[in-house]
Amino acid sequence: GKRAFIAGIADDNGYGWAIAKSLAAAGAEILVGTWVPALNIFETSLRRGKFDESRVLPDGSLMEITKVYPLDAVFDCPEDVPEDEVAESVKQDFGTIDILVHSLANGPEVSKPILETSRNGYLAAISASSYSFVSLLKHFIPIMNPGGSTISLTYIASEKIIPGYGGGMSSAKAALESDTKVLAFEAGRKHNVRVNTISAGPLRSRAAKAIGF
Ligand code: ZID
Repeated sequence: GKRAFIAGIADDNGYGWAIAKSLAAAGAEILVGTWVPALNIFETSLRRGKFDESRVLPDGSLMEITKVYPLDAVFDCPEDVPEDEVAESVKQDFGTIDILVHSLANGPEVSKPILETSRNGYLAAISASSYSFVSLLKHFIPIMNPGGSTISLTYIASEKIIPGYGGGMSSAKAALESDTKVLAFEAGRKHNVRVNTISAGPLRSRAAKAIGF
């Protein structure tokens, strides 16, 4: 079977959870990377059965999450856990993976029009939403099996004007899409690993509610 690492699950409402379920239903082993501030509540909820209804797979069995890792895609505090440490832990625990999913984004000033966005807000959006994928791929690629596949989630606000998707998040998705092409070229040639991004439709995740979408 394939082994998948999904970065960006902190509850059962987002894309990461839904992707994990599809991969589990297809027979993959599921490893999860959860943002440090959300880690405790996610693991506790999981253990106490709060997600059991959402864990039901088409065949009636429950999705198993083999291990949850702390992950911080920005890591500006010493207690945060950067991508290299996570990849190293996964390597020690399991050796290799086949599938890498990036389902995370953060734009602290997302509700501000870009014209009112601060430099810090803009750079934070790019850091958490775009460079986080570059960094994740860079650190996981050495432990990815040839023929492996990586995916991220984007949004059409990268190409078209969508008022309300501010704070540099439209810029961050444009960067993510451009990087997807360049990284597909590099990772494909060097490691035989595919790189794709899916432009997602609306889903009432925690992140989407925070923007009022
Ligand atoms: P989510 O809250 O389930 O996932 C985001 C995750 O990122 C959370 O688990 C956070 O804890 C985690 N996170 C944030 N910062 C960090 C960090 N520094 N380090 C580690 N983890 C961190 O929300 P989601 O499922 O909406 O988001 C997953 C991906 O889907 C993101 O890349 C989104 O940009 C993308 N996406 C979502 C939607 C949507 O509707 N939910 C859309 C497009 C793309 C979209 O916004 N019409 C209107 C809006 C949209 C589509 C159509």
